[in-house]
Amino acid sequence: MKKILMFAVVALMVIFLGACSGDGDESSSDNSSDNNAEATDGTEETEEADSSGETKTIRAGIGLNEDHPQYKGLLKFKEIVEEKTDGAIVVETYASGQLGDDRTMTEALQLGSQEVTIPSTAPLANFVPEYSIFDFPFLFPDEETADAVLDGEVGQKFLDMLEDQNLVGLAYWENGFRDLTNSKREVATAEDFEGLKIRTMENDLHLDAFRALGANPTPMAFTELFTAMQQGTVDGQENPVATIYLEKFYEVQDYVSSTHHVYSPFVFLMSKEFYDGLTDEQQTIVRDAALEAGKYERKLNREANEKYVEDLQNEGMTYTEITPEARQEMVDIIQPVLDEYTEKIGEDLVQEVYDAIDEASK
Ligand code: TK8
Repeated sequence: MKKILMFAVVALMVIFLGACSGDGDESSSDNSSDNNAEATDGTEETEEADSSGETKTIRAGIGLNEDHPQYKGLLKFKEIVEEKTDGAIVVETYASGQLGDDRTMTEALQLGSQEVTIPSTAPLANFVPEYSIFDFPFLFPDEETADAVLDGEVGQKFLDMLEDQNLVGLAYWENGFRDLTNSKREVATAEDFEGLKIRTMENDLHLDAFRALGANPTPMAFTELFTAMQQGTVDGQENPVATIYLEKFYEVQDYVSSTHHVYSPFVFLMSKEFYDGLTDEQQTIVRDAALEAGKYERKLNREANEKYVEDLQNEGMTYTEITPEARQEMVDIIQPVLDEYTEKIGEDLVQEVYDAIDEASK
C-alpha cells in the first residue's frame, strides 16, 4: 500500500513539476507572444528590416550651415524617423553643401545616389517649370498666407508634379522673405539697382526680374556665393536675413535692404526610388516626420527674424527700409516679366494660386 502511495505522490509531483515548467514556457511563450504582439506593432518593421538584413539609410544633404533652422529642422526629422522606425531607418545629415548644391543634390535624388535634400523652389523650376510661380515677386503677402496655400490643395498640386521627375515632395519648409544685400551702395528705390552685379539662384524668372530693375544678374549655385562676394565677382545677392546673418554675409557685404521681394519656400524632397522601397508604415512615418519637422523649422526661422536685422547692424551693415511707394514702383517695373511667365506657366494655374492666396488672406 505504502509503495502505491509513494508512487502516487511521486507521480503527482512529476505532473506538478511538469505543469510548472510548462507554465514557465507558456508564460515565456506568452512573453514571446507578447513580444510578437509588440513586434507586430512596431518592431515587426525592424524584424522585417532585420529579416531582409538591411537597415535603410537616408543621406540627407542641405546647402545651409548647421546654425540655420533648416539644419535644426533636419535633425528633428532624423530624431522622429529613427525613433518611430526603432532604428530601421537611419538618417545621416550633411550641411553646408557637403553633398553639393541644390541642383546637383536634386539630380542625385533622381539618380538614387542620395535620398533627401531640401532645396529652395527656385532651382526646382529647372525640373518642373511651373515652380517659377513661387518666385513671382511679392506673390505672398505674409508667412501665414504662404503656409495656408502651400499646406493646402494648391501646394499639394505642385508637390504631385515632382513625381514625373523621380522625386517625392513630402512637405514645404521655410527659407523666407528674401532681402537684397550688396557691397556698393544703399538700395532704397528701383533706380538704385542700376548696374549692380547681383547673384541670383539658377532661375530664369529671377534673372529677368533683376534685369528689368536695371541690375546685371548672374545665376550661381549657393555653394559658390560667399567666395564670389569675397572676390568681388558679384556686388550682391538676395536671401532671407537668417541666411545673411548665419552664413556671415556681413563679412563681405555692407548694405542690406528690406526688399522682401520674394517669399522662398523650401521643399523637402525624397528620392522616389527610395520612397517606393519603404513599407507603407515607413512611408507614413517619413511623410509625417517631414511635416512635423517643417512646422518646427518654420517656427525657429520666424522667431529670430527681428533679431537678425539688429545683429546685422551690430556687425556693421547699413539697413535700408524700403517704403511702400518704392516697393510699388518695383512691382510695376517687374509686372511685364510676370505677364510673360504667366503665359509660360499657364494662366489657369497662375490664377488658381492667386485665388488660393485671396482665399487664405480673408
Ligand atoms: C541653400 C539655398 C539657399 C537659397 C539660395 O541650399 O540659393 O540663395 O536661398 O537657401 O537653397
